[in-house]
Amino acid sequence: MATSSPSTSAQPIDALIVGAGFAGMYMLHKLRGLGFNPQVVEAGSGVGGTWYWNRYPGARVDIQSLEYSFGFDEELEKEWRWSERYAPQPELLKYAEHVAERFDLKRDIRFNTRVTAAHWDDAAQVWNVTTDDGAAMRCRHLILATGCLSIPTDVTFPGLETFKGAVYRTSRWPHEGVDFSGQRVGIIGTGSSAIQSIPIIAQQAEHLTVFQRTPNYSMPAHNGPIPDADFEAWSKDPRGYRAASRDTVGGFQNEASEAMATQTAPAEIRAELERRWAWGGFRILGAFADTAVDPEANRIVQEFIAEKIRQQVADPAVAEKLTPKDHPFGTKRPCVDTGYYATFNRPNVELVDLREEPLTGFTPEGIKTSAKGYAFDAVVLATGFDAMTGAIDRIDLVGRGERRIKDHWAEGPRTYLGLMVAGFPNLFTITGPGSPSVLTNMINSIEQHVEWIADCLVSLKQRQQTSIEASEEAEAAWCRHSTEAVTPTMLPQANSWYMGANVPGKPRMFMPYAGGLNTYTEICRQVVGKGYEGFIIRQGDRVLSESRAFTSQPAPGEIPENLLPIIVGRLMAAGLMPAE
Ligand code: N01
Repeated sequence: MATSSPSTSAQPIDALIVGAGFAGMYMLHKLRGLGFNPQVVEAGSGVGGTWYWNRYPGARVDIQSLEYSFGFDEELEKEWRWSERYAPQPELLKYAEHVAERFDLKRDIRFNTRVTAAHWDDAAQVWNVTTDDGAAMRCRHLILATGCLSIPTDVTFPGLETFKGAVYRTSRWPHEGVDFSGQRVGIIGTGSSAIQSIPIIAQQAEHLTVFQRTPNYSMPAHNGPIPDADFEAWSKDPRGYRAASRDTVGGFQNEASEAMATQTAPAEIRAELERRWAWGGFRILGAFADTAVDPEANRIVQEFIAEKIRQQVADPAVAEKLTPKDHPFGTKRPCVDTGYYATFNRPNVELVDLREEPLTGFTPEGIKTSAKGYAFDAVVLATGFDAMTGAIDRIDLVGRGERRIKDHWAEGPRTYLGLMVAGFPNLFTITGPGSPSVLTNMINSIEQHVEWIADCLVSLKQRQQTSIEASEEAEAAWCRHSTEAVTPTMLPQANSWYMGANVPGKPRMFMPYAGGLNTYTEICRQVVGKGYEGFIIRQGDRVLSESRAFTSQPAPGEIPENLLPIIVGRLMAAGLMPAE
């Protein structure tokens, strides 16, 4: 039965990819190489996704650039040399442009076009897709490469429209840049975007006021040129290096230790944390195996970071306000900064703690809190994203039997492997909710998904199968397994965007898969090895293969013995494991 969807009589294209960020670009290249004729639709006027939109001052990657770059092409790898350990946004955008040029991608990308609707036509086994310019397209496979952090939250403030100054969003920064020289600037938010931009804006502006509701943990990047020795070590065997990165929980090399903080002598703990702090970035996350699960171990790292904040911020009262207290370390994505805390020592920078004086709204002159008014020439909103589901559920997606994605996800996003959704045949989500995605080095997660999807499309084509779809049973089993993976950790304890907590009315559910990229990749391999376990494969309306259950088990990870009681206890308390 055809749905009441927009349609056209044109021949369907093999695959329509939505988004020309790193995921969409590689998907396009990969499918072309396999003899498909894919096309891409992109809302922006250029490639690069995240790095196209987020042009705020100080934007840069928080995974080392040697690892945060494509590994699928040896020549590409050899010809590109990053200038810094953590590349800045303009260089990342240049890299995206280079990739597009090198593989002649733009001829198949329709820019300045947003997909607004996609309806599955079961009779024709195609997706009917509508775009915001009113065009209609038909495709066999619809691949959403729409990004996990691409749609800003709708946060607004009473009176914002009356403000006479300029308003900028970090995630929609003007392409021509902004010069804050001589201006009084206010910034709302203290997440990664704010923490990266505050030090730069403070250098330019006459005065900067930072409105903080919740302080975050931030580690120094110690950014700079990539030391020759590091580059040479990497250049000797980039393949091996990448393989090793993919075989980790986070998809990047972070010296994950199996030592337990609660069983390590204080002097050794200090030495280890100091060593990792001096190295910079996320390295401190891997210091001890129990930090993510044991509150006592986590507290040790929290106190270490609090001390580091006190060392960097001259005014003890300001340092205290900047110290996180409401969530364990690592339960929100930690930030990586260059001079963030020291910026509060500048005479032209002021911190307003919105817990003490809540923001009540805007006036024509600036921002009002319960305590007083602040006058500004410009205000920056660094207020975050409708993460993971925002870009997907803004498309009117209607699957088999008129199933709408919004209804299916009413209690939180349900997927099988974060790759497909039951009732939505031939719809793939690259780094979708339910996959490791934002908990990992995104590039490695993107490559793993693109390659899995490409293999799947080849398999369907070779067998003349017209559709693949996750079974309800496998989807339910994957959701359960995802819950089991995150429950022993403290990750669900924070009001994070991982939990959907930053968007009013969004269901609370831990959205990424917390079992690790290495485990997850192995599960995806097993699923294929078992003939696409958990998927229903059809030719027209004839079911060719259906193994509805999901039984693949992750290779038993090396869980330190001392963690087992905590993990088992949490699973039992959550009813995910029978009590003895
Ligand atoms: O957004 P966020 P982000 N009144 O959600 C505050 C990635 N990223 O764009 O916590 C007052 O973290 C909000 O306060 P609270 C990275 O994964 C990576 O900074 O809700 N304040 C918070 O302080 C990151 O985690 C890089 O109390 C309000 C801030 O706005 C993710 O993107 C760089 C408010 C939002 O912080 C998101 O980061 C940048 C209100 N009404 C981003 N509403 C790299 O380094 C919100 N806030 C690669």
